[in-house]
Amino acid sequence: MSAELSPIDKAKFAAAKRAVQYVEDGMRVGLGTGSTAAWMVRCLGEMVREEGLQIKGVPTSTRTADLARQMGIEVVTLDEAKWLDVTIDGADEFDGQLNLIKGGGGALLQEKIVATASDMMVVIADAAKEVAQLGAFPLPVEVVPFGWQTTRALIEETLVGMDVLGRTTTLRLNGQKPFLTDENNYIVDLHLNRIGDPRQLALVLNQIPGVVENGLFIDICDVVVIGQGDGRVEVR
Ligand code: ABF
Repeated sequence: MSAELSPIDKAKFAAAKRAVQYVEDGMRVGLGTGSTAAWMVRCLGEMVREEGLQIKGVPTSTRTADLARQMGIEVVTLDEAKWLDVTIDGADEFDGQLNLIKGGGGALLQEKIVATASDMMVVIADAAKEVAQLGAFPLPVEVVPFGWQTTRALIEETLVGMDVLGRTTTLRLNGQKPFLTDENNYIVDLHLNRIGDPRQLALVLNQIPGVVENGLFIDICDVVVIGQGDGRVEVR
């Protein structure tokens, strides 16, 4: 299947193919969102259809739920599954401590809830996602629409005391309108360039009223499976 793929898709596919080896019969599996996670859902679907693998999948977005059903994976809610054996998801950036920025796809809230409710979180990524320090990728923060401009101003005020290089923020748009998450919230992207202390920033952001969740995943990821353009894979 990978012969006709571009190097980037080859890398994503290779990571996904390796990561599904963590999934065993009978497991409850968190299904991430994004193009890399979509490869993983397709690989799992193939195992379900062709090898008779029996799993229950908990998707992290409506997009992933639709794809999982199309692939023949049984989809259940997190409340039905209660706890998960493993979650496999993509990321926008990961550092040497396996801390992550996620939410470029807008599904960070469900992704963080699902990953936190899992015995193990496996991240799948192409090599370009690895960074020495998080922050080049804009940090997504999910906020409730009520009073969002005040929330945004409070976020900007809070950033003044933080060890970051940039402090501009933008409301994520879908055309002319605010982008809406699956929970009908907005996303404010923080253009920080470098985050000196991701743990502190994650804690401080979540204390601001109106902030629902931020895209920093600290101490949540257990393993990163890194795919290369030539199909090689490295596990960290
Ligand atoms: C999700 O999808 C995210 O949290 C991240 O924002 C994005 C990564 O997408 P892709 O795999 O398409 O680069 O995993």
